[in-house]
Amino acid sequence: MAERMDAYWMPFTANRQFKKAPRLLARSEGMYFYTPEGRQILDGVAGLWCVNAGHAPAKVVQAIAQQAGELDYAPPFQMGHPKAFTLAEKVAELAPAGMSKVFFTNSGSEAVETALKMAIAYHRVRGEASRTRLIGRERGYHGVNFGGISVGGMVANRKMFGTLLAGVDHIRHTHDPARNAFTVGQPEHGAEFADDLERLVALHDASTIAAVIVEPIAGSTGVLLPPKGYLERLRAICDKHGILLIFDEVITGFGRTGNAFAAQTFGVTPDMITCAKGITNGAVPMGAVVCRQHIHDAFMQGPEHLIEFFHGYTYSAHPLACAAGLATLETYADLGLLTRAQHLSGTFADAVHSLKSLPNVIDVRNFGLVAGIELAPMPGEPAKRAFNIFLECWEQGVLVRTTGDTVALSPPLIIETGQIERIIDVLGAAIRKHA
Ligand code: PXG
Repeated sequence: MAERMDAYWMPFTANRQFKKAPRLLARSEGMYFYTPEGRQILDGVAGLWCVNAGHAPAKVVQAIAQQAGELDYAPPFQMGHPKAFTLAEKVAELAPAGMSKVFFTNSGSEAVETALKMAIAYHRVRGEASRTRLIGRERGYHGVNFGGISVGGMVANRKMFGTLLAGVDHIRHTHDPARNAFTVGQPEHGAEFADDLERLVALHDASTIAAVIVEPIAGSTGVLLPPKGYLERLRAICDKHGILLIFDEVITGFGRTGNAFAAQTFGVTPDMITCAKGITNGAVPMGAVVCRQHIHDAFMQGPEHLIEFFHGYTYSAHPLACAAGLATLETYADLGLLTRAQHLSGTFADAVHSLKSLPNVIDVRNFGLVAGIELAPMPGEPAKRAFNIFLECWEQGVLVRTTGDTVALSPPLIIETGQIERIIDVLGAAIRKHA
């Protein structure tokens, strides 16, 4: 196999290590992947936080197949196809009230770039062209393009790539294990971390700041939760200073927290939501920016025959993605998946917190159907303990995800109690084995 693997330069992968001992997936169905040898792997992470309805739901499979034969591609500029409009309407219906306009992209990274450009351009078309500064947050993840890594706060994703976008600053992260370790659900302490935005306003002046972007729950960085009152306070400070608030819901969107969007779960409405992944159940690449009506309307001022927003992608609102998206949203509705995490979160919380007393477990964090189990790093070898545990789980037929020394769980929302137990049994044994 080794030589045939040569050409593919794999993303976010230790290529040389992987190719010496490959982990291949050949088939998927429901809660499971299958390897080429037919070994069954219980999916504890919804692929990569995206397969919220489980793998290959019938409606989605059929919709993609049918669409491919009916309309394979339609140019998205100055043209349209019916499913693009329908899907936009359905996504807007799921979004918080007033968030009524949907701009399609092909990934979460592109949704982030789109939202950042939209924010800067929005202020400009309103006559506040000095608002160009973008504020992110330490430990944030907003994809891998230049805007996203600039507002992002994961050092490994930034340090190799030069000076990044100018005019970006960061508020501090919300992780505070000294006060919040082993909290079940939202942490009690840390609403005041939002006040860090006031510090940046004092430094740069509000008149230079276009937008703040945060993940309501930070996923890739190890499942960091918003302390109680934090998002509310961030919203209030943005309002006070005329700064747009962007929620990056690429992970939290489409049911992960027990509602369509985390904005609804936490009762805080941003000005824009970026989403991807679960919008098509991961089956066809797609992302979107959902924004408030007035942001869109601010662009609709010039002569009607002129393009209002010089932005878009060849594959924006791709027919296959739109077909998959519509079938996905139907599947979520059929199975009640967008709120299922509310019912399962207690069971899931009990299960993940049962790992608390195992060796090297220094924190357990959870909300809805997402959890992070943080381990003490091996001396001098950060991330190795978690990776060993990941490999052990893989050997035992369970897929988990690691970032640094945190093991992340984000199973498909169709998961049953017995499958939660199996994930926890296998993960617990792996943690013990690598103590
Ligand atoms: N924003 C957030 C909050 C994300 O989680 C992106 C943007 C980028 O989406 P695309 O579709 O461009 O990948 C993401 C992606 C992990 C992991 O290990 C998570 C993501 C990507 C890769 C790895 O948790 N999320």
